Amino acid sequence: MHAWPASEVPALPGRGRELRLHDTATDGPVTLDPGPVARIYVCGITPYDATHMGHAATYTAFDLVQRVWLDTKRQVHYVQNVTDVDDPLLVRAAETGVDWTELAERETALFREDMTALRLLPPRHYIGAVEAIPGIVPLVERLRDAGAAYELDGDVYFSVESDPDFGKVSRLDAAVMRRLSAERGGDPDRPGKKNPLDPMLWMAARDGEPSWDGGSLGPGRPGWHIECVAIALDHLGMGFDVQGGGSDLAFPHHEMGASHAQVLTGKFPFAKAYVHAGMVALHGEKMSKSKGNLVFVSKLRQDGVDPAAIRLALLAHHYRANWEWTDAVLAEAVARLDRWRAAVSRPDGPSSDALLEQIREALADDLNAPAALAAVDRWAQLQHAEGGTDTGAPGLVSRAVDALLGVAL
Ligand code: 5CA
Ligand code: ZN
Repeated sequence: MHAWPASEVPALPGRGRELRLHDTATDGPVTLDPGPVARIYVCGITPYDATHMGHAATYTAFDLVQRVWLDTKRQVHYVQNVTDVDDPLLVRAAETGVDWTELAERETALFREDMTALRLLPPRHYIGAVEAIPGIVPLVERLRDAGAAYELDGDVYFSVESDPDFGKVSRLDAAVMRRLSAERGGDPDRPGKKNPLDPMLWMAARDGEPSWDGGSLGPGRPGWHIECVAIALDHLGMGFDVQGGGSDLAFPHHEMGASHAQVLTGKFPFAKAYVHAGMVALHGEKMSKSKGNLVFVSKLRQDGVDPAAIRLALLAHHYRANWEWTDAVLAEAVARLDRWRAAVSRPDGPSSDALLEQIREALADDLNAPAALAAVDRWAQLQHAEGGTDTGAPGLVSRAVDALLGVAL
């Protein structure tokens, strides 16, 4: 699949700091130590009801990761998927009488437009589940042949007990795992499973549903976790730097993905850090497709909201916080954008040397975007109150805000 166009990232003087991120698996900070090419996999959308503010917030967090790494003069090898075949997508297509491929294509196109408008840097590889199927089938066959997967009425399940490190990503107890499995696409109550938590790797063809050639597995379609594993192993390999997504993906998705990959390769870990963004809510509840309490990026854009203001509204919250989208959040961001634009539109201003380092330090410290915004606020306030004589300052502030925060002033 094609991704979307990259906005230009202005060059900055000096070099950014090494990124520290909170890792779910150790529940603590890790200083990432990527080589010259940093490797990150961020789980992509299931293409319906895209792009809501929850999606936008999560992808903006990982966009900051990419920007911090670029500022350390590294290349970034960023991979993202599109879950363009899965139960919820097929259900939505059937409910609305739309062909599922059309639904997926339309929503993926809208997502690309929103990502471009929000200046999120594109992944280097943007891969759909459907196009990944030829790579998924042999992985499932290998797991089965190694005794790590078993058949149940034609479907193939992964045996979580085959991975001695199962549980290390999310560190949850069995009861919580079982509840989350039922809530998030698993089928813990299906009779005949070896362990209720075992996730499906390959679903045998169902009447009226799309299916693909599965070699010795028979016709069917892939399970959710193996999709991301196949794409990540193909394009990044084991031991990549960051596996990212919203906190609702820690279990089962990232736990199961890590186990699939660790059993397949005999290596540990799948990813060096598992990084999860908090959940954005609306009217007191997590914004979710199933509840329908959604605010769409595209709707705000149609209403004439500047995408830079949407981006500032997202950045005003720490990525790990759970927070609530409100009109006031957007209004504050619009006002901030106006203040910043007025401040950089003058021919001179207060020195910005300290500001660049403050933004760098804030972002390197577990992506503390609110602290970075506060630093820019202070400079803008000084500019408005006293002004200054540094003719290079407004330009440098613009470039720093663009390169590191992705906001074009
Ligand atoms: N296709 C899978 C991942 S392989 C999937 O979870 N798709 S999704 O469309 O449901 O979600 C896409 C991303 O948005 C995930 O990282 C998810 O955690 C995140 N997300 C969904 N809802 C919210 C929310 N309310 N707040 C923050 N992030 C969210
Ligand atoms: Zn995923």
